[in-house]
Amino acid sequence: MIKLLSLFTVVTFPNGACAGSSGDNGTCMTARECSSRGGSANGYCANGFGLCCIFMTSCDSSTSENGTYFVNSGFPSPYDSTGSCELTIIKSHPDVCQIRLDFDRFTIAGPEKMNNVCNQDQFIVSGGNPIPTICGFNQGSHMYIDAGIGSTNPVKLTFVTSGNSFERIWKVRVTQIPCSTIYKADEGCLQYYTGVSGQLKSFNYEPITGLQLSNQDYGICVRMERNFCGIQYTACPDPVNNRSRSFTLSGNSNNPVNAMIGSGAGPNNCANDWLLVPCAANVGRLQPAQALCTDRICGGTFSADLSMQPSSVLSTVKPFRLWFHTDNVESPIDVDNRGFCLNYVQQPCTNNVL
Ligand SMILES: [Ca+2]
Repeated sequence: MIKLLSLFTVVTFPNGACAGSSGDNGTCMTARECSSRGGSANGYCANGFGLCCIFMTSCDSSTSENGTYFVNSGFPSPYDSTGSCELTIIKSHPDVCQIRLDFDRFTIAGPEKMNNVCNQDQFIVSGGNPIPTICGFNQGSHMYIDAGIGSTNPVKLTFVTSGNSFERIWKVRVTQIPCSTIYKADEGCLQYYTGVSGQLKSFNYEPITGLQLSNQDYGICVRMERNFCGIQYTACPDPVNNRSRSFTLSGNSNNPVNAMIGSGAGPNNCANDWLLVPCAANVGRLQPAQALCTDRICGGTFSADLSMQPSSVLSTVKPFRLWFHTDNVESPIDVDNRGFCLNYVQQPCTNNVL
């Protein structure tokens, strides 16, 4: 029997994700395919048979490539001018129903200092579900956009820059998520975290000069990991301020402000700006000081009691989810609020946590 061997062996490999030599993430493909799709090759993948193809684009462009980076004009140099810079995202496949944005770099001008409204620089997402406009410093943060099912209007990302001279820089990674995947976010979650522990921050949170953004209204979700029944939140350490500003949602943060709770009217309620933690109770509380649990928390101290003393807060409502809401007013009552940074730890199912 004669065995015929092909003179040329055609190596095929899946177009999987790869890490480029620059540190950016790309898609593994042939050199020809990468250049025909408008990417740039950046290191090898598939045991050297493929090239890691990086897709990077800037203003007034469109992309249908999963994993595209959307950068400012002139990146990696900053951009200091006014204008409007837009990316149109076309689904790479009709099955795509979510888009995840990762803010690898995100510095644009912050909100005005009276009412913390993003009225100069703005980052706007349109074409999907309603997304709050954000501004300021958001490096390391993320968003999930609902892109709808099937062929829908494209989602657009727009950076508007206006006002004073400011060195803006952004690099937003755009990941397209098929509906059928297990890493899709739950519905209604602008932010979706996985893992037993992690850190949650409001947009433009930064302990030195960051200002809590007005006109926010969104859900923050933490995937319930197997065998975990509750979730505990604690304000992050604040390494720069004498009195921690890592949870400052209302009141004048230049003075110590107690925790405020609940939704009614009155000085210690959270009628305007609040973080909703479903049925929150302080960890280790000996006696219920107010109700057994509360839902809204605001003020300048993170606690589920009216207190000047910060506390870890436990919620066992499932799924694990927070809602953050701010109105469009700060001054004169609410001054220099930073928003929140919370560390979370999921709690195993025991007699106390069901
Ligand atoms: Ca407010």
